[in-house]
Amino acid sequence: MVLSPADKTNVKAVWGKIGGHAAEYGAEALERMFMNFPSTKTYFSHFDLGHGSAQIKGHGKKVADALTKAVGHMDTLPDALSDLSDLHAHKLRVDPVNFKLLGHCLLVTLAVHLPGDFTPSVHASLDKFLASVSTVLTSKYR
Ligand code: HEG
Repeated sequence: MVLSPADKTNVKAVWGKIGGHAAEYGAEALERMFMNFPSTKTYFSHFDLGHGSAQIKGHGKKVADALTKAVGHMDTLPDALSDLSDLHAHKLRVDPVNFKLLGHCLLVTLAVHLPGDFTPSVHASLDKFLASVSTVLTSKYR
């Protein structure tokens, strides 16, 4: 999955529009994932998954901050996300299919909050970006 210069421009532009809402949108995407794909809750059995829980908000911020870092390192994702890859592949052993589910919920969340910016072209670039991040976070399974 290679991000074109246009993809990178699109991702940086729309991520820049999120401003101070990154943690909020991260938490919303997680809640959408848990509600639409309940099997994903199994990875969070130690979490309070009640609506708006402090743990969902805290984790939403961590996910959003990691994505913000990834946006800043689109040409060196494997290095930038190496620690996270070790965590998800070795320690957590998150089944790769779940990354598609969270990625989908992240796209829906951004589409809802940034309808004017979420053009078909930006949608496609964000999908490729999230697929690239997911590939890195699941790349050490082999
Ligand atoms: Mg993961 C921890 C980012 C998908 C389950 N995830 C984390 C952490 C970050 C992160 C930054 C905290 C690491 C730390 O505390 O040092 N996760 C992240 C991204 C994406 C992703 C950027 C994909 C875009 N994670 C993901 C998916 C699942 C999952 C799909 C399972 C459905 N992550 C997971 C769990 C933890 C993390 C169970 C540990 C939570 C905890 O115990 O604190």
